[in-house]
Amino acid sequence: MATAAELVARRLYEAGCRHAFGMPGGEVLTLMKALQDAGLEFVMVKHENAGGYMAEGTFHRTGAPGVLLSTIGPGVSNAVNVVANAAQDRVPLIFLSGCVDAAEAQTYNHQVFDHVALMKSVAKASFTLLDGAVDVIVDKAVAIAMDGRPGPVHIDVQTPLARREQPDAKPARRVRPAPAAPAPGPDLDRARALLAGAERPIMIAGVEALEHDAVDTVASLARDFAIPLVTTYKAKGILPEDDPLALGGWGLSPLGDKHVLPLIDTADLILLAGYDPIEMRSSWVAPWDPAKTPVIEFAGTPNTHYVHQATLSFIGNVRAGLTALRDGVTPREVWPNGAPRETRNALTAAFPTDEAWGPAAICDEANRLLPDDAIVAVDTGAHRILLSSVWKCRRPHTLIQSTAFGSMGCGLPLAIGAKLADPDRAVVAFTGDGGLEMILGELATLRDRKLPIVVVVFVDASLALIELKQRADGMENLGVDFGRTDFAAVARALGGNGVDVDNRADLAAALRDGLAADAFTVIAAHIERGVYDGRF
Ligand SMILES: Cc1ncc(C[n+]2csc(CCOP(=O)(O)OP(=O)(O)O)c2C)c(N)n1
Ligand SMILES: [Mg+2]
Repeated sequence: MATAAELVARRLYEAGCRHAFGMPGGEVLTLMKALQDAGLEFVMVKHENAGGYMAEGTFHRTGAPGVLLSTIGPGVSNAVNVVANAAQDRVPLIFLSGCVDAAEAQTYNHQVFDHVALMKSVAKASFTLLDGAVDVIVDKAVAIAMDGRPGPVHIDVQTPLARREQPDAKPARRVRPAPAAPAPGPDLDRARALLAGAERPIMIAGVEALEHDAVDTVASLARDFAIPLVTTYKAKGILPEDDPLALGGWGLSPLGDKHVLPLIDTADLILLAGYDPIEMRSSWVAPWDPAKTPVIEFAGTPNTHYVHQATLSFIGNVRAGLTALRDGVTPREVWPNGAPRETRNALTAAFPTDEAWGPAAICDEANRLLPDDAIVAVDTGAHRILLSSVWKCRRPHTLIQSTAFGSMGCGLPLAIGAKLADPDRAVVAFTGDGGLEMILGELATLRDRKLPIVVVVFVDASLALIELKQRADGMENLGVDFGRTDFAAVARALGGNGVDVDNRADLAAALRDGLAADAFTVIAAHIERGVYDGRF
């Protein structure tokens, strides 16, 4: 016999979950203890929203769903941002919340609102845990979170039910769908003929290439057929980005698009490898005309977004699809005009990193110093777009960020989750000063968990990305300038190391010291206001 809380915890452990993040409350004490006892270490955070990003950070290292726990009412509403983020950024997240007994809620209203109704508007699914169906609801939640497009699933747990004994649980019902390959037939024949005949093929890879374990398949298809590869931000590093065929990760930078989109326009075959356009800005809406250029799409889910169209769509497993595509096709000479190489050179020239000091110098210095397998998390703002444009990922899964939802306040907690799940790895968080001020309390989480993460904050006393847009629209600065916080002192006050830097040599020394330290380090990298003009 086990209580409902114990059953929930056991099922999540069986699904590979090892941490649960949250801010406790009276309604979830039983659940919290059960999670801890089952082997999901409870990590107290300062805000549920940050806890959800930490849970996401664990997913990026383990592949198991992240777990967030909140109490009733304000705990649930605090998590709305990160649940919406998980939906847009395709993150499997199990969000457990506590609530009062349904009958009691008829005559009791303190902190009570309809959690499920709120969560249904942002999550993939929202369940109320039911007496007698605890095990199956958790199994379903995990399956819904992981299968198809990964995303968040919410389970509301009534406090009295958490304590109630449940009938013996059935073994976990967890049958993952087998990878579906395209059926042989005229469409596949046509796709192979298009690949065999293409003189100017190009490939665009996205998050589903990672989800479908297609990294090696995409990389070898690119290499064997000399196909240049463009990725989204999430798919950066599928080909090591110093490979001549790697054209970088794009989607948010108008300057990058200016170089990459014309190359796509001259292609005579476009291959989409798990490309999910939710990461892309509006210049990627209808970026090609399938009537003019054949587009072969391999995706896990049918296109209902209508952001682009394809000539042939193979819906199923991306790895199996790409493997079937190349079967029996002999590589040929491609791109005789050398255009991809020229595009690559033009991109390098458009995003210089040789400045003496500034945001690109910060990225350049860190990118050269960090080991290839270091995990880098980056927050949202001007610094992120610049970093994503110049950062060379040598491995996939090494740069994590909110690329679809684009939320501020995610960088530091993503790094915390990754470090907890993979403690031996070097983990660095990059953040703007506005973003760090939003979640400053989580520095105390670094202290309490003794996590030697390095946080590099771009200190420009500005919401630079918004200031830039405001100015570009001919508007006066309004609500975008603020004071220069002494982040190094804040770090020390919260039990970490703090260093101010304003040149490359000091930054490199601070990074080396930070990576070797026992406690966390905040490196306050001071840059001028307005330095991003014309940079992306
Ligand atoms: C939660 C949230 N609020 C507001 C925004 C809009 N926004 C995008 S970038 C940005 C400025 C970020 O400033 P900072 O963290 O200092 O980074 P910088 O742009 O200066 O590099 C804002 C306000 C957002 N993306 N997310
Ligand atoms: Mg800033």
